Amino acid sequence: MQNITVLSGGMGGARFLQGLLHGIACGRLPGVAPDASVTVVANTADDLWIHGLKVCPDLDTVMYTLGDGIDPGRGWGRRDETWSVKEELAAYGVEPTWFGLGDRDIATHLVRTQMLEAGYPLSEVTTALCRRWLAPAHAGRVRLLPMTDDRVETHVAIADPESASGRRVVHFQEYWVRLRAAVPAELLVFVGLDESTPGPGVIDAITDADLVVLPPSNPVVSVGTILGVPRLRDALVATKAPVVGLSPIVGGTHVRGMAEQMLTSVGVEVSAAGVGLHYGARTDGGVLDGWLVDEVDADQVARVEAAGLPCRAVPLMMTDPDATAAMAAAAIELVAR
Ligand code: FO1
Repeated sequence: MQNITVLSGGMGGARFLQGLLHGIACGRLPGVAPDASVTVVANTADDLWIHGLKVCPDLDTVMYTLGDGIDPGRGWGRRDETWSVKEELAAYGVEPTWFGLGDRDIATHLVRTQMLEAGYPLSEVTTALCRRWLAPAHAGRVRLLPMTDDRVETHVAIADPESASGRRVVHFQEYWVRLRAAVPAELLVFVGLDESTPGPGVIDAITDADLVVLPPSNPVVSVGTILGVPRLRDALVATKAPVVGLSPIVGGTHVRGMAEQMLTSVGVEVSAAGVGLHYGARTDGGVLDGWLVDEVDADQVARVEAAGLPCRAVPLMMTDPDATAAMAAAAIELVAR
């Protein structure tokens, strides 16, 4: 295998990619060439404009993680960050204060915003930013592509007894960061998704891949939005490459928390089998050729396989790059049979 494409959200996808690249570098992935290329198609529906800046959390989380610039504790933003701008904005009473941009991180958003305002599409801006972060660390073998250059935003309808409609709609980031996804998401609205077009290189990255991976990212607001870009799901269904996914749900909860509300709001059972069956088997109108669940969910394997989706139970906790590389190897073994 020479070309691997990963459809990624933020933290879960980035952590998986770290292990995948580690596995490639150490020759631990069966059938994968040591100089294999990895193309990341990243979710951009979490993006927001704030303080006049365009912020792309999932693109940046992947970029910083793979470029060794991420804050490992938070899993987002820059390591060794300082917060002077945030404090100064708060001192001026500038809202919102619930979404914090660090000083180092702001440089990324300034470059991105200036380039966008000069007329460059997000894909070209991302390539320019990645020259700093990905090129030195990965010798040009990792590409980061936004799922679309178009503006797409996930909005969430929540109950609001004080509004005439009984509901209020907030940006996904307000739901996730300010409200900590602690209230039911009554409705998810993917603004602009149906009218979006795949970013440059995205369809080819799926069509020409030797393997496509759905990492343990949020199946609704990360992988779900990527699959919602018109033509993208069709490309996945049609690709000759095997498509394998790894469950973000372990033991009935999301490994990195808070995804349950999102699954419930779109009527998907919060379980490893529920998410696998939500993606579905390619032989049955879905997108997957294989699904990995954690060992603690081994009792769900038979149910997934009964739906025609090959499934195995292996350790799925991404505790370090070795453990994550072993997950990637198991995923490849499952679909390379
Ligand atoms: N997450 C937080 O919990 N609080 C923040 O203030 C915050 C700021 C932030 C700034 C830039 C960025 O790229 C990400 C940031 N995140 C923050 C993380 C984040 O937005 C979410 O975890 C994801 O969008 C969900 O995948």
